[in-house]
Amino acid sequence: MITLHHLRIGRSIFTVWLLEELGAEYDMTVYHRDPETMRAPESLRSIHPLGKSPVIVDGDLVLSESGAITSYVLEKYDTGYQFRPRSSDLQAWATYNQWLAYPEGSVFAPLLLKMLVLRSGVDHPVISPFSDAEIKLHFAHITEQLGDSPYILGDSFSGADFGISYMISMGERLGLLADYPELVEYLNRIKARPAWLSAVEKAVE
Ligand SMILES: N[C@@H](CCC(=O)N[C@@H](CS)C(=O)NCC(=O)O)C(=O)O
Repeated sequence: MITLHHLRIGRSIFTVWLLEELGAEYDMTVYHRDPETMRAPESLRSIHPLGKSPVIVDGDLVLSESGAITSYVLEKYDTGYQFRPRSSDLQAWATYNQWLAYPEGSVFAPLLLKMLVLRSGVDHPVISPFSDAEIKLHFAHITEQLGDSPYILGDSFSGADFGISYMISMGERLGLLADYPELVEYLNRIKARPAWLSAVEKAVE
């Protein structure tokens, strides 16, 4: 059975939600951030050398990286391909993988920079304009991809929605969604899903 090592306040709640969407059986160990540094406790390093979350343990497998965890959990439990295209549909599969990699690969860095600048309390002459422009680029791109669709790949909810919605929720937390009503609607749609609600209840987010 999968054990999820869940650090509160962060992307790991999206892995709890993934497991809930799939109705998977899992155990969860909850970790709390240091209230001053907001870093993970040292104990997470005994699970994985990076000491970050999410991490799952499944038998001998110790797996980090939220995107890789999404792929693994879907491969294991989504045997009917409800949440992902089959690789036999190569184009749909490639597009799906692009949207799976995109949040952590491209969207997260400018959001992190913005978060650190906001935390510091003063704008930075180089970092602030860079992160603001990049966030605008990515949020506009996601908005355009959504169009009138409820989910990032169209009418059907998919594995690509986990990472994308984490980025939008980070935008919400940083107060960056005022100009993006479609992203607010998207996040509200995600947060109305029964599996999201049980994830929040179980993870005490
Ligand atoms: N790229 C990794 C990032 C993992 C990560 O940085 N997790 C954060 C929580 S959102 C963390 O554990 N931070 C605590 C720390 O670095 O001390 C992923 O997608 O899982």
